[in-house]
Amino acid sequence: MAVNEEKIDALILRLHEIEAVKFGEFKLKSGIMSPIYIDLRVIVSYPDVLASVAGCMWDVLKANGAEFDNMCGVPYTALPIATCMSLNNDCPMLMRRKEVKDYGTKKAIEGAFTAGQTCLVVEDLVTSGASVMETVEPLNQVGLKVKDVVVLIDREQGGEARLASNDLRLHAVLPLSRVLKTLEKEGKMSADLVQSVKAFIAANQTGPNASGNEMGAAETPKRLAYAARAELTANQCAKDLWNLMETKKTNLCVAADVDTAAELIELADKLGPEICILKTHCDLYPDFDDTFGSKLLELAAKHKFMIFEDRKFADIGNTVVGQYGSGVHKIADWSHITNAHIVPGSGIIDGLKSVGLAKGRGLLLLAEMSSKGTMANGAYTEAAVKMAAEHPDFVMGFISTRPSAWKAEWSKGLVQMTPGVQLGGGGDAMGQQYNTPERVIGECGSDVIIVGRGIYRAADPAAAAAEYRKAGWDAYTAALA
Ligand code: 5BU
Repeated sequence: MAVNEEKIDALILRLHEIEAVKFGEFKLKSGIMSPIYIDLRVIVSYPDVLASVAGCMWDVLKANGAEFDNMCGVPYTALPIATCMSLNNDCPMLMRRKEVKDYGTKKAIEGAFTAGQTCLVVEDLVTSGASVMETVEPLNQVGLKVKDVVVLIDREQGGEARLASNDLRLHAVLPLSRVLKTLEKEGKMSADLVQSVKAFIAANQTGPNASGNEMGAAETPKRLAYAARAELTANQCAKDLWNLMETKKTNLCVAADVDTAAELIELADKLGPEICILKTHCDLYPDFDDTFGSKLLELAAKHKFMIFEDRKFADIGNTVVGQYGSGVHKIADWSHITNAHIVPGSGIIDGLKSVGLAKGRGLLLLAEMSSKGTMANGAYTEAAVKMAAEHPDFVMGFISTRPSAWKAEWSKGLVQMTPGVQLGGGGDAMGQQYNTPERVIGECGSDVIIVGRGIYRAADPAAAAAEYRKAGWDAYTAALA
């Protein structure tokens, strides 16, 4: 069945009439002026348009031979469209809960389905493809396969390529160039205006790592190089790390969760040339003693890496002062970086800062975690970001898993570090969830990959570290392109 061109032209004219597609001078959130603005939320108020949209989207799928068992709309604008397609064609629908990011404790996908079925994703507007991926992932997590994505308007800003790189076929009823063609032919746009929209689209292509925005183009600034990020932080430790990564050409942090301090020291010497950070859990080592810090610092200077004690402080400010500065481990004396949960409130940052700032240390806040069922998401993640902004001198960044889904202005000079990394993906028996270095740096927008068992359990840890280093660095350089 071919797509009916007249029907498509009529739909374009109606979309223009109801101002779902507007031309003029629009200031986007980023401050950039755009000659085009697309807002498809309005179509629910025009039943004829909604019906036509759903009909054309079905037609294009059938014309392209797409096959699927059920369908799921990307919340929210595409939900009524998916509902109409479902009703008209007797195709079961599923719903993704947008507010449930914690797939472990609540159902992220509602509806009846069986693992192994193929689900169609329905979206109203594609810019970079990032919002589509946010729906594809939870569908994949519950065992559904996604091969096809249908969209009403493709802004032609890089979304199709990004989806293709995830083995997804994009079926667009209206590539933006088609909208322009019809509106120009029908006298709704001048040739000059068409040219200026085309120029704007060409100048605002999204890379594979920019997060998409349903509301407008070019909301996400291009990914900055590590050296440029160094200029954007007020924390000395972050500045040092950015510059170290840039010059040493590595974004690999190894999580050295070995059994003894002696093994750790040996591993640090062996892997030192490959890494930017050595991450420790000093309470894992029964032979920890007062020489631990100085030995590690010596290796850090020799191989040029930083030390990150993954202590995950979680107490009130007054208590963490002692835990960080003195006690058995005297962490602040030898660890450049440490981290903290934000559950006690910002007093924990005040406490740690009172010890670490004068020593030039940096703090990471746990904004997200890699483990299944983590409670660190949504409003919690936002609270971490807010707290970081209140302490730019001491908070150097976050432990995060998907910073690309955060608002762009949240990152800048702050470092994003992501644990749960293995070349093969997968997970362990106790809730750890792995992503590949490509995905963590490229798609999820992180800056540093944290790899533990993937390296220290490998037959040849140094060779494995070299392999992870290459994968992480290649993903970073690809993201800059
Ligand atoms: P793995 O062997 O690559 O799974 O080790 C991951 C390391 O990162 C390990 O030291 C954890 O304690 C640490 N980690 C994590 O896995 N997930 C998190 O959210 C945080 C730390 Br925070």
